[in-house]
Amino acid sequence: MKEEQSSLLLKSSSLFPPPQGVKVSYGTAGFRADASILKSTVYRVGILAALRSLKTRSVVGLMITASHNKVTDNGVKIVDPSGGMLSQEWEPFADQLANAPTPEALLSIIREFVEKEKIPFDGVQSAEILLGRDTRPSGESLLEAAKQGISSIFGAIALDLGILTTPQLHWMVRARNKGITATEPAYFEQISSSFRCLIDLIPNGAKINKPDSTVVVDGADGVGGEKLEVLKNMLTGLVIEVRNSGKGDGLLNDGVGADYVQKEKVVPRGFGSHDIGLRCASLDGDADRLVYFSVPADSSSKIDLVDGDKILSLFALFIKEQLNILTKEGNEKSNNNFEAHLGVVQTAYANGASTNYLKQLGLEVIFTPTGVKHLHEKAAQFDIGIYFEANGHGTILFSESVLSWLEARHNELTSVSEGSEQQKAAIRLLAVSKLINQAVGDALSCLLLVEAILQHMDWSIHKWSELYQDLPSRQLKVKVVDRTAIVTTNAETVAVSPPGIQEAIDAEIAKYPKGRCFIRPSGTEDVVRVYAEAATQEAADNLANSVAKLVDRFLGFGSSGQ
Ligand code: 16G
Ligand code: MG
Repeated sequence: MKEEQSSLLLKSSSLFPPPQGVKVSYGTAGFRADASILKSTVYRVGILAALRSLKTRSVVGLMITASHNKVTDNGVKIVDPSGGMLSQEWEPFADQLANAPTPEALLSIIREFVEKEKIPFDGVQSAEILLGRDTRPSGESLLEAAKQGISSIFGAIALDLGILTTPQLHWMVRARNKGITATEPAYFEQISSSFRCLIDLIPNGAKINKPDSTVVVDGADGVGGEKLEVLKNMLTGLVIEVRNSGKGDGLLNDGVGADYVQKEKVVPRGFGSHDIGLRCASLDGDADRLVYFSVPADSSSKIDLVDGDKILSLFALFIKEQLNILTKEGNEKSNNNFEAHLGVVQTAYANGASTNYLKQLGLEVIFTPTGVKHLHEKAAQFDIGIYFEANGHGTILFSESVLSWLEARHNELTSVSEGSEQQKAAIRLLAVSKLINQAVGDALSCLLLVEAILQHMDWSIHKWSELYQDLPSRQLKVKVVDRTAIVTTNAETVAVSPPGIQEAIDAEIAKYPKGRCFIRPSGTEDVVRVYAEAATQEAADNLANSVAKLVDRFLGFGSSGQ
């Protein structure tokens, strides 16, 4: 490393001293903390992003958001050149960088890493980082810190893209590295035109005037609501009413948003008995999660939740149907036979009823630990991989080979049977691949796909919700002395440590028909999470409570003296 570079780093980092006595960690979704202590971390993630860009010789992204956390929190994460999450191999380096106590320590960590990773660090190679932030008031000054970090590396340039949803930034990084126009208008154009294509191919024509063509969306008073206000004007065949768009007095994520709705199972602020029977949806604070809900007739605050598992089921049903049309009828005439491997990926939080339903459809279902990076990686192994967390984060990944096959099938069908059902199926699948975000779960594009499929099937939200009946479930959190004492395996369904705890959990589960329960340390909060499912709500509650007590007995403060 050149002398000028070292002194620039020393000088610039001395302006961003780390907070005393705080250890931060690059968790499932980057660094997150109270915004007041994050400047130094974000500055250092700016450096990290520049190094990542140098190493991969590609454009990377840096997003400032704390998703569904309260408005006073903020966070930062890196988008890899593929548009996905930062490579897990770099996470320990991110931690070291963020926790270096002095400018000198920081410099020596960077030096060592640059050498180990053979990062071209000569000032000749250039680095480019796309920056985005959500609507949090702290975002602007944190973005400045990121820019300072980036410009402390010679040859690195930051491109500030302003306020974006997290999935928009992921989409733009991916597009930029593929040589596609990476702007917000290009993003809106792609998703609105592929939506229009799906609507144009609806079997009996679009049914615009049906009351059901309106969806009411809770924007969590965040960036998603703001962007949806723009997107909705570009759509035909769908009316979107946005509430909690961030323009009023409402506070981001305060009694609103997908996380609140999914966990509490109650209406968000601004919704109530006047919405009985309507199709409603909720985005989270950075618009990478989506859940649907309706207000049942006898209620003003309780909801009928249509969660990520049901969105997954709807998508799987539609994709499977279109693939069947494309491959079964008249296939013998085609030179383009290809058995597209369709699979779905869930976590242990997926309601057991959804897994049964998907298996009954004949689909291969696999499980991974919680966190988008795990699901995404597995889904990418299928020709068409659909992944969703119950909390509403998910997408559909299309492999390059399935896309080439679809293109070829489409061309072939256009010349021999223009207007046929098979040709339409090929067009629909290609439209889905353009509508749905290939980089990460995206509430805006998922919303449009759900709406297109519901219109295609001519289904109400109630019909959709009745695909299967969720098993009653309960989630609890338990404060313990050290949550890292819990080590899990089998996609988090079995606790291998502390010794004996799994046997005790199994003994509880055995008491309940259809009982299922697991524990895991949270990746975003200092708690242990308990999930239980059983045949009745009372049984699920009891199972969760007794396992929470077990967690406390094995790891709680009562036993800390042992
Ligand atoms: C983060 C993850 C989400 C996961 C959640 C679990 C990303 C982008 N987000 O929000 O996938 O479900 O953490 O939180 O990976 P927990 O570990 O606190 O239960
Ligand atoms: Mg989010």
